[in-house]
Amino acid sequence: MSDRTVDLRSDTITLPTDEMREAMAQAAVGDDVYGEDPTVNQLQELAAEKVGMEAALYVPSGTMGNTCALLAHAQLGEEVIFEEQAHMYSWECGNFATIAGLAARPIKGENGIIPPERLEAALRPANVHYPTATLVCIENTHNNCSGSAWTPAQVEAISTLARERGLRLHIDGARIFNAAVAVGVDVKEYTRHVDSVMFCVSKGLSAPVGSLLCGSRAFITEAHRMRKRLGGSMRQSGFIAAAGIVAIEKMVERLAEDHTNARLLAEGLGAIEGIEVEQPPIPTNILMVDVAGLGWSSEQLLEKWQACGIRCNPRPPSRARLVTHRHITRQDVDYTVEMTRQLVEER
Ligand code: TLP
Repeated sequence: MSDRTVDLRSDTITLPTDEMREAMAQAAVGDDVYGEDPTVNQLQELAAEKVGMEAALYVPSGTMGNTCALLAHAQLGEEVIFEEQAHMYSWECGNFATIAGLAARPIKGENGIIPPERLEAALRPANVHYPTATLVCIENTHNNCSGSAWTPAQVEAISTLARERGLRLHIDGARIFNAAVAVGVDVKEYTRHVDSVMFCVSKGLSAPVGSLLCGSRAFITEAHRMRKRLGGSMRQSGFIAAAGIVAIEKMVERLAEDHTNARLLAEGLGAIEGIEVEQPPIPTNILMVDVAGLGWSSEQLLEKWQACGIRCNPRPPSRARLVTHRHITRQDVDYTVEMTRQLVEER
């Protein structure tokens, strides 16, 4: 058993920075249910400004932010369109159905990106048999498609069509700052095309807790009511919001390091015979490897890596997801590649 740990399971494991811990200790707080927590209010204003929207709501998780968005945008029985591997469709307990009471229409994307013609084809004319489609949700970056980033032009194309058809558009932007950094644009280049965006401060940005749902003032007023319905109102949440402020102000630029490490890891592992690394056109900090070529299952790969202290999440039958983040160094990348090479040679 190795005494070294390289934890590539997720960027959600990142710990708060010293500056975050200091900000949390010093945070001015109040009861946020009365709207009296100055630090939460400051975080919400900062988030709204950062994405160029009127208002924002601090929620405990990305899942709750997305669920509030569904509840605030759509009415019971309406249809929501997702990319077929989207987190909101396949990794959030079916909340679109069980909590929001919506019908889903999944569309096959290309690296998680929905081409406008596929959206067009999925939109059905009004008919008494069909639920009425009112909302499109896209994911940027796309978790299950190897952290694939959209370009602003791709978001604009979907937005133009959605608006022509009277549909609202939400971005699950859990990692939208990764996309903005990878493409080299201000995040507003994405958000100006949509009605709402949810982003997480708890992932690569290293804050311990929370996400921000952003949109128009009217939308956020409704989302706020929905957060209450879901039991997501917090009290002196300024303590955790304080870290979120540091995350937005100080932690965005450094995501580029995670992208470099992910690229080096992809190159290193991809050079080993029998390992396939799935690479989207605009990669970020997530990679999927497939070890079917070695005759290994996901579980076998995980077991072998575990013995070397390398951790990741399985994507059975033969894939695994690796995520780089602030606690993964260049040396960790080299170690992972070297250990994998040895494991393959010993096979
Ligand atoms: N993703 C987590 C796990 O759920 C898999 C991770 O480790 O990647 N949207 C996207 C695109 C996400 O990747 C996630 C979390 C969420 C929403 C939900 O965020 P949380 O976990 O805060 O509810």
